[in-house]
Amino acid sequence: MKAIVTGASGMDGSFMIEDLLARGDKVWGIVRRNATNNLGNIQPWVLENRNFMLVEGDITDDAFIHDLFSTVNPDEIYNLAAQSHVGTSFALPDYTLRVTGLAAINIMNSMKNICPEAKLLQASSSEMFGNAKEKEFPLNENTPLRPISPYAVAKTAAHHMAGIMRKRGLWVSTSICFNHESDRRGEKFLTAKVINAAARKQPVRLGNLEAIRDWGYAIEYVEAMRKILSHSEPDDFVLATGVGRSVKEFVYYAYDAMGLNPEDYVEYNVPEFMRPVELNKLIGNPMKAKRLLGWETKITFNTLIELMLDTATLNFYNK
Ligand code: NDP
Ligand code: GDR
Repeated sequence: MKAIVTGASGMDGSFMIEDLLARGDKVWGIVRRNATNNLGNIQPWVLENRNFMLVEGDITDDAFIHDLFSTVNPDEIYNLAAQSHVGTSFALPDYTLRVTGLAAINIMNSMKNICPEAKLLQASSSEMFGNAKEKEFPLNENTPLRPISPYAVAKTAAHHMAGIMRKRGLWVSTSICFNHESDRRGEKFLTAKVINAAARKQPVRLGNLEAIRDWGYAIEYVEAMRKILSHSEPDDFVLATGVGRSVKEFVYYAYDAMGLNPEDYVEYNVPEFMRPVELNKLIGNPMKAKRLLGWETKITFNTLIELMLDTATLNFYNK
């Protein structure tokens, strides 16, 4: 099998490449050209693997995507690249719509024109649901989409286009992922920011502590994405734990686990980390993925925090 993974330097992309290589695939990993090193998540053994091709390119560049698809003629495409930070999307709406929305749509069109037999996984997001009504929880594949950030608008556009392409006979599936984390999480996201501070016994400045999210472990979500492309037909799948916890619970558990009193370390409602529009609660219903893919999460909220703390502490003291 020949697979293309966009977002290869990101959290999910780097895990995905490892899984596909372990399966015996030839893998083309797409990374943006960068003046400094942005390959930290790609392990040395991956870079040395003769079945791995590291390709510099930007998903907003149609000529690049056209050449890539023509040259590789992939069996599978995992579109994991995005401007993926919700807060940043309010400051960069045009850019976010181009990278996270329009580029994904153009990738689907290029697949239709160049490699229509390929299968494509589009990374959709629970952010698309916006502030759902109380009776709609836990959110599933049929819950209405009411995006409330530029990031969510972009993901919703790509998600709808995936459905349109499927109706036109293409094999396009989506993973509607709820938050998932790991030691490869970008440092601007809540979990990595809190874990890095707690592991160093340092204070942290945060925005809203009241929001509720459904947090899982990234490696399990990447496994589910592969299962989605191996399923008998293209479809949409919610990937979630089904358990919601508040930002405050995450932060307090992390500092408590380090033997620190969170009250002494956490400043909150800091204006620069507040969202212009806040998404209050996201809890997913993963039953369809369990029924059709045999997938469910095993890593709990507490274990996730402990795993992240262990690695962050090791990295800090080994420096
Ligand atoms: P990351 O932010 O870790 O990775 C995003 C990747 O996209 C990075 O490798 C980044 O490159 C790359 N990228 C950004 N812009 C471009 C561009 N113009 N051309 C090529 N590459 C680009 O995201 P995650 O791994 O966490 O998420 C993977 C996908 O899943 C994303 O689409 C995200 O929106 C979605 N998602 C993630 C969830 C989560 O909780 N993690 C939940 C729901 C959806 P660089 O390293 O150079 O910045
Ligand atoms: P999210 O993740 O917006 O859910 O998007 P993030 O970790 O950024 O925020 C989670 C929650 O924490 C609150 N928060 C803060 N967030 C950040 N980043 N920094 C802070 O200082 C802070 N203080 C409080 C946020 O308001 C929010 O409620 C992630 C991304 O991976 C998206 O790409 C993905 O689509 C969604 O998850 C599902």
